[in-house]
Amino acid sequence: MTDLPLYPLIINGERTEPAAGHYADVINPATGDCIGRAAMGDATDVDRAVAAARGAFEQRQWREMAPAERSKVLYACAHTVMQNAQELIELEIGCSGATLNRAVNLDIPAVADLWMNLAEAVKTYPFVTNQSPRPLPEQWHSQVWKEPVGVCGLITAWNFPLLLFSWKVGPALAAGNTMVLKPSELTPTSSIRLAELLQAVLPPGVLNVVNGDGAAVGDAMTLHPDIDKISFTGSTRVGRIVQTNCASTMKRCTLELGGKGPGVVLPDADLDMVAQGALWAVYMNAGQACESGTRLLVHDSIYEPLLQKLAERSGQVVVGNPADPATGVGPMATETHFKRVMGYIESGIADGARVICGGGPASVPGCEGGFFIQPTVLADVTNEMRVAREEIFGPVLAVIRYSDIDEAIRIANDSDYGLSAGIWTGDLVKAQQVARELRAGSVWVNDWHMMRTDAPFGGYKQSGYGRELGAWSIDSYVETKAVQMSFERNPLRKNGQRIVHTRMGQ
Ligand code: TXE
Repeated sequence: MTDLPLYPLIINGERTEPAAGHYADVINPATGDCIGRAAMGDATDVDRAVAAARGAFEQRQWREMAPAERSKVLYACAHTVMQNAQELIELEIGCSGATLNRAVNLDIPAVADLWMNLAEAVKTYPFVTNQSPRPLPEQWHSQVWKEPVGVCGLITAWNFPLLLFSWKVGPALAAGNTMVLKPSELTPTSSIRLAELLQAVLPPGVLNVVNGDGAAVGDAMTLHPDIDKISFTGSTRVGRIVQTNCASTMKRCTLELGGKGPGVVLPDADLDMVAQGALWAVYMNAGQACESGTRLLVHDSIYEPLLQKLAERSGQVVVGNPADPATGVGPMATETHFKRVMGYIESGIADGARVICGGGPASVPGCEGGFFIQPTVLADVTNEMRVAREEIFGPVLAVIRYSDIDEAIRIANDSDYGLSAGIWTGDLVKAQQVARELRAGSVWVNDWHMMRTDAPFGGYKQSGYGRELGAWSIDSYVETKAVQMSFERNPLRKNGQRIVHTRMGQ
């Protein structure tokens, strides 16, 4: 136990012990083994981290750095990720159960790409915009400035620790803010290590990390009077608490919450393409992704043939040790979550869904202590069942039957969520028309999870608000100031003032 690596807090550029001295085990979900111990902060630690961030903000070095200089630092962040990719990959797999395939081919390239995109975007971001002069005799000129919000509180979830870190820290930095990050207490190791590595390229106090649970650290952050903005990724349930807490000091708040992505399969779709794509949509990261395609809406005319193809292909997906390059589906992130997902499968069966493949726990040789679930397809689901309404966050696809396109659109939009949606068809005109009807922040045609780091991502409805990724994400971390300058010194000629000084100059 004593040889396990320790992951402390990062405050003012330093590895810092938590005030109360508490550390918690970090568990590898593939084996159930403890892989390290992470500091568990509390409100006192949040105060210290916020003070460091406020100090760095007031010190001005970061916020007043010219965008071209800040761009170089963001490039250096990207290089730091790439130079330390191997270590970060191992940490990501160890704490979150990410597959090697995902960490190597998705997380690290996307994280580095995002930082580089931001490094470019910051050079041309409209930090100052001149408004067009009005016709003479205009006495004043107008500019719009974009300024950093101040101290940002960033709260991330456990499903993609490094990606979510970068989605928030990257644009907050690009805009010139200082910040306190709270990673998920379930998967803190890769985030704490990346923050530690980035201290080499950032001024002290700009990026601070306080790991801890929602009740101790999350509430302290969202209620903190000296945090100006919260960006949160997590459940809709906690998102409501975050939004309520932010209202107490009128903090700016953006929320990336859950989803229940509907994929609409039109009768003309290529069924082999759909079978493979719809399973990729739901099984990526073992279903633990907010924008997963979890409801598949299938036309009567192709319903049974498509189910057959889904069952065949689902049975070929390799469930295994995430560190094995052949693994397609890894474990659930925690034992609690494993039980939750199993509970959903049971509720679907009790409500009348038909299991066409999977449906139970999976055993993986060498990972007997892990939390694995068989890739599962439930057919004959109706949109009223819990498995169609609630976010399962596991490898479980709910297949729903429809008879005409209006019905499919109605079912697709009949959800509290609105994060992602998809259309499977060979008819791109039809796809455009259906895309217009779908109430979701991302719509994909004939694929899923297509996310460019320079395209916006975020939700409609109870999936949250605000957009992450690309230059759009910088917008969430700035205040907008109108600066209007009078070019008339003679008080008698200041036109507007005549409203009060009516006798001026007659
Ligand atoms: O999320 P929580 P959980 C969904 C998914 C999953 C479910 C529960 O359906 O099964 O949520 O996951 C912090 N103030 N998503 O329980 O609790 C917490 O410490 C401030 C979708 O893990 O929302 C962690 O850092 N913060 C989602 C973060 O919130 C608080 C990704 C997320 O945890 C807090 C994850 C509080 N009072 C789960 N309480 C997505 N959008 O992708 C907790 N937290």
